[in-house]
Amino acid sequence: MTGTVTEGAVLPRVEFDAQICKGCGVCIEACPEDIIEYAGTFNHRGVRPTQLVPDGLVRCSACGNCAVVCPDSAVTVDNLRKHLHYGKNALRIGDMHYCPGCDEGTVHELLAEVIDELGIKEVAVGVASVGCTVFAYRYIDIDWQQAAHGRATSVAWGIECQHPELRVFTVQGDGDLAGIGIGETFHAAARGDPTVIIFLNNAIYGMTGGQLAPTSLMGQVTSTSLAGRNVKDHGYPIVMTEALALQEGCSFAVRTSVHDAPSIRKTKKYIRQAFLNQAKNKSLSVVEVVSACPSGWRLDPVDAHKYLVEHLFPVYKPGVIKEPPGGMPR
Ligand SMILES: Cc1ncc(C[n+]2csc(CCOP(=O)(O)OP(=O)(O)O)c2C)c(N)n1
Ligand code: SF4
Ligand code: SF4
Repeated sequence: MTGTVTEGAVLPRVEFDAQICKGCGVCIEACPEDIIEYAGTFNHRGVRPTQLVPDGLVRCSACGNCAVVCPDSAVTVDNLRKHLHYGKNALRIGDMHYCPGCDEGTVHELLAEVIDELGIKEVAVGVASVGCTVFAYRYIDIDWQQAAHGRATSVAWGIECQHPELRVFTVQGDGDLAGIGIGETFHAAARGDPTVIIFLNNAIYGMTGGQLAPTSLMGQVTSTSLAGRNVKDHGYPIVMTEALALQEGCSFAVRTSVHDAPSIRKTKKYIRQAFLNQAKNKSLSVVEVVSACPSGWRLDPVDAHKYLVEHLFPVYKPGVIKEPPGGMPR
C-alpha cells in the first residue's frame, strides 16, 4: 500500500511483505489504531500474512510501531509528512531462520541500526556463538567470527588483543553465556575486556529443543524439567548481569527487553550506549535482553510476550544496573 495525497492530506506509505511475514501477529498487537489483520490466503510458508484492513491507510497515524516490532523486518512505514522511515536497515541482509515471533530477530535489527548510525561498520566485528544466534553472521553485513559454544568472550578478547582498533561485540544466549560459558564471561568482566556483550536471556535452551537453562525460572516446565524447575535437582536461576556489574572491569550493565515498541526503542538506546561506552571507557558493557522463545516455551508469540512480562520480569528486572562513568545520557 502506498502513500498518496488525498484532499491535501499526505498519507503514510505502509508496506507488508507477504513473502517474508511468518504470521506471528505481534504487529496486530502493537498497532494503536487496530487496523492490521491477517490476510485470507496463505503464503509460501503456510501462514496467513498480515496486512492493513481495507480502510486502514487513512486511519494510520504512521507511528511505525508495526515496523519496529516485526522481528523479521517484513513491515516498512514511511511517514512522508515528517520524513521518518521505519523498517529494515541497510546492513540487515537476508531472511532470518528464527521461529515466528522470536525476539532474536528484533535484536539483530537494532544491532544493524546502531552499527550503521554510529558509522562503525568497517571496524565492527561480531562474534556469533552457538545457540539460535549461531547464524547471526548471515544477517548483518559486517565482519563476523564464529565461536565454539560458550567461548564467545574469549574469542572476542583474542581479536581485541591483536586488533585494538576493532569494535568487537558478542551475541550470546543464556545457555551459552551463563551455562557452558560462565567462566569465560566472568573472566571477560574481570579483565575488563572492551567487548559489548549482547546477552539474549530466554530462560531456556532454544536451539536444542527447550531444555532447562541456568536461567530457567523456579517451577518452569522445560523438556528436561517436566515437573518444573526445583531447587533440589536444579538449583536456583543464575542472575548474571548484576553479578557481572559487581566486577570492576564491567563499566556498563543494563537489562532490557524487546516485547513491545517502547521497550524496543529503549533497547536501541542501550545498545548504542554500550558501543559508545566501549569506545570511551575500554571496558566491558553488558546489554541483557530478556527475550521470548515462543517455540521453547510452547506459547504463541503474543502470549509469550505476556509470559515474559508476568514471569520473567519479577526475576530479571529491567533497568540500568550499572551506569557508565559519567552517567547515562538524559
Ligand atoms: C560444546 C557443545 N556442547 C553442547 C552443544 C549443543 N548445544 C547447541 S545450542 C545449545 C544450547 C543453546 O542455548 P542458548 O545459549 O540459551 O541459546 P538459544 O538457542 O536459546 O538462543 C547446546 C547445548 C554444542 N553445540 N557444543
Ligand atoms: S504505522 Fe502505526 S498506526 Fe499505522 S499500521 Fe503501523 S502500527 Fe498501525
Ligand atoms: S527456538 Fe526459541 S530462540 Fe530459537 S529461533 Fe525459535 S523462538 Fe527463537
